[in-house]
Amino acid sequence: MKDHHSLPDEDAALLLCGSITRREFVKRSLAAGVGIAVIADICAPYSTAFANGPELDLLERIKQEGGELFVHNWDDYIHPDTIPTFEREFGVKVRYSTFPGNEQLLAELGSGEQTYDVVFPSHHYVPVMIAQNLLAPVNRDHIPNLRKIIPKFLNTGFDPGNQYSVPYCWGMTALAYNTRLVGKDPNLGSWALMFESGSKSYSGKLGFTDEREEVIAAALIYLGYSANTQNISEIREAGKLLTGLKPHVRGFYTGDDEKTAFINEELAVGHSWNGDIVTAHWKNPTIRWNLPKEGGTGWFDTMVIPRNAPHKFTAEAFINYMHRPEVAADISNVTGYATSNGAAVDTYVFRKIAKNPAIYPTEKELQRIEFLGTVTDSVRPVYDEIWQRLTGS
Ligand code: SPD
Repeated sequence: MKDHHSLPDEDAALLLCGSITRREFVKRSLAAGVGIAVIADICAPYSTAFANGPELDLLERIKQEGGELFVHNWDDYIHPDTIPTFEREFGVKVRYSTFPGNEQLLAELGSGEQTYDVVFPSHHYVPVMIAQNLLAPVNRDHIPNLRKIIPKFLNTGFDPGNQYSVPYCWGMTALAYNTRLVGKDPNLGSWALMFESGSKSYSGKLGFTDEREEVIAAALIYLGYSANTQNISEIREAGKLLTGLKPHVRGFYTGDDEKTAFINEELAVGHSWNGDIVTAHWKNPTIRWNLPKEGGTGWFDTMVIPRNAPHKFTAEAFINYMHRPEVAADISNVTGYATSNGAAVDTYVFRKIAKNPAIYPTEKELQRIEFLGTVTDSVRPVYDEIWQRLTGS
């Protein structure tokens, strides 16, 4: 990794995070030859952020909020240093826990039994959470690093102006396989590896994620339909294909269980998230991830603050910290997922990671990716019926 500690940008981050005073920042910037206009631009969000109490700096405000933060994330989705560094720098005790999937997260937030300050739903669950009044609006003035995020992930139709969600990492769902077990299968490079060879050659060694819309999308894409089709007969056809395959499926896996099953060589072919398989490959090189010729789905996970979060200000400081380019890059470097932080990709993401198309697909590959939409009310009953047949839940 590059040494980033002397970059003016780092000083800006320290200022914006309240770790140095504005006076100290101006002094350092002038010494580094940074122009007054640039300094004023960087100071602007700081002034806005603290317009109501400039005498109260960020660390003090965090302390007043209790010096704690409840973070609830997916498995294997952070760098081991991310939380300890935040705790040290901001004087916060983080209670960190994980959830296995979007549906489980939605149910947890809905039940209100646990309180969390920052959780990480996928983009297509954010509108559901907004509609159910489960989220608190974020104060964007407290998250100046938003401007480091790649514009295409911001200001989306489901959350205009990013009132509730801040993009985190993004990824693709497609095919995984064990090279030793599939050998030279002629269906390599196609979803036919799952939907044609699956029942014949890999019975009992097929795995899927536990995500209803993702699983149905895979079958739709193989059949040549849109992953987001609203056509009920296309969705039923996908359902039929999946229920036919079900006797050969070893499991619908939550969290990082599918990755573990691949590493242990229990699975030959899987429907899988790219990053989990990239990191499985680092542990067991026989495991590969592939974007088939028919394509796959795309998604990005987000950071949101539940409505009943007890430490909202600290949560915003944390979200801003997560988008320091060096922090975002560390996460991408170890998780095998792409960061939505463009500044991180341009600077601190290792070149071998940024150039790995299983993590950062090329423009051409991106054309084969269809980003998932939220399941609409008109097709939800069919999705539920198929899912019930597949998993009994
Ligand atoms: N191990 C981290 C996995 C994160 C996966 N998010 C996937 C959402 C797909 N809809």
